[in-house]
Amino acid sequence: MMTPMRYILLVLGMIISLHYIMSFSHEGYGNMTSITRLTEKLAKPNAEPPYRTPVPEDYYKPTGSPSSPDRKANATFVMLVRNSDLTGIMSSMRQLEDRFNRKFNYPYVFLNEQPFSDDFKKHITALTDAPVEFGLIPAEDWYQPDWIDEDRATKAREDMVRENVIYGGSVPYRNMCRFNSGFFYKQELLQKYKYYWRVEPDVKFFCDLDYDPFLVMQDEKKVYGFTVSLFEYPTTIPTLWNSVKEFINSNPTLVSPDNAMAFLSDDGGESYNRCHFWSNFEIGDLDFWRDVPYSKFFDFLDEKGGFYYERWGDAPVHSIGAALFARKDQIHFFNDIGYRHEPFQHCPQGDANSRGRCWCDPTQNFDYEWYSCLNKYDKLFS
Ligand SMILES: Nc1nc2c(ncn2[C@@H]2O[C@H](COP(=O)(O)OP(=O)(O)O)[C@@H](O)[C@H]2O)c(=O)[nH]1
Ligand SMILES: [Mg+2]
Repeated sequence: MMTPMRYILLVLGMIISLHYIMSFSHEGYGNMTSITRLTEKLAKPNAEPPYRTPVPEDYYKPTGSPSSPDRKANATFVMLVRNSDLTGIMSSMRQLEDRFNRKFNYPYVFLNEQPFSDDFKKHITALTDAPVEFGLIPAEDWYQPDWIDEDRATKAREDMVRENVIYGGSVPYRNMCRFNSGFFYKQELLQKYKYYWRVEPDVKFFCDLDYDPFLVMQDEKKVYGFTVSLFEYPTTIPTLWNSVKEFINSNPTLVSPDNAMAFLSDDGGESYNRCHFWSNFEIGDLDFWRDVPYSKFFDFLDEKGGFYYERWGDAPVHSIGAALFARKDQIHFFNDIGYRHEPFQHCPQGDANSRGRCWCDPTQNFDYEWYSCLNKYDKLFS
């Protein structure tokens, strides 16, 4: 006869043995019940992306209040444009003023490698009460450097034209991508600022933004904010990821411990899945780009010549930098900023849509389309 104690021990022993057999034979079961997984789950009871938690009420300014807010961040809008972009940038700026800046009064910095015309300046300054500055980009920060082998660059452009790569034949576009990757934050007019919001011509802002996104960045120590993420054209970046891996291998200590590599790569960093944040919209921390990890990274990439021998975009370069050198929770999805840059748009859903008085059609939303990478961003936090 078994005593009740022996019986309990026997059953317990059987359960434990069964657990071990299942752990070894069924990977899913092992993952689900592993101690590390269980403690992770305990530590994060509501594991979900930070943007799902609404911005606290005290960041909001009542609609219609023209009064200056009490607390402001050290921040500016940045617009890189040509004189010929006047109507497009006026359209973007008018919406930004009406939907947000009328209340918050952040300044503007306009940058161009050619001097802005008087006509351009006159029309722009008429659109806002906020301070506006116009900067001339130094030639050495813009044009193709002398050490680039022009024959090799020409051949690369010709090949891309033949393959119908978008902007494949354009040198100015390459200058722009290299400038946005490694030089905009070094411009003199931006030195006094810590945060920036990049704005392009002909974009749409669909919703009222009644809170200060710069203060959210500042208070939560975020360094990079986006509204749309998607896959890059492979033909523009054939060797970019090899260069990134080379950089990581020689500078392992620069990579952030709690990084967002899983947004960039589906195999632990071996290959690039081509996900990037769409950089025509950015709200970011200029000091993050100015700091050692990203500066070293940009210099390393620049020396490879890929901005001219291929057509590396500032979007993948910024995204890879943010994902590797920041903590994943420092990268923020601005869910409540309704935004369109042709041909994609983020239209806030549900409460965020009505609260922002958005005029986009909520069914026209790129977030979880097949070409979007937002699900990979979400997964970082699950
Ligand atoms: N000053 C200047 N700005 C440029 C030049 N090329 C592009 N840009 C700006 O760089 C940004 C990206 O260019 P855009 O033509 O919109 O490229 P896309 O969004 O990739 O199709 C926009 O703000 C443009 O106004 C250029 O040659 N000079
Ligand atoms: Mg554009």
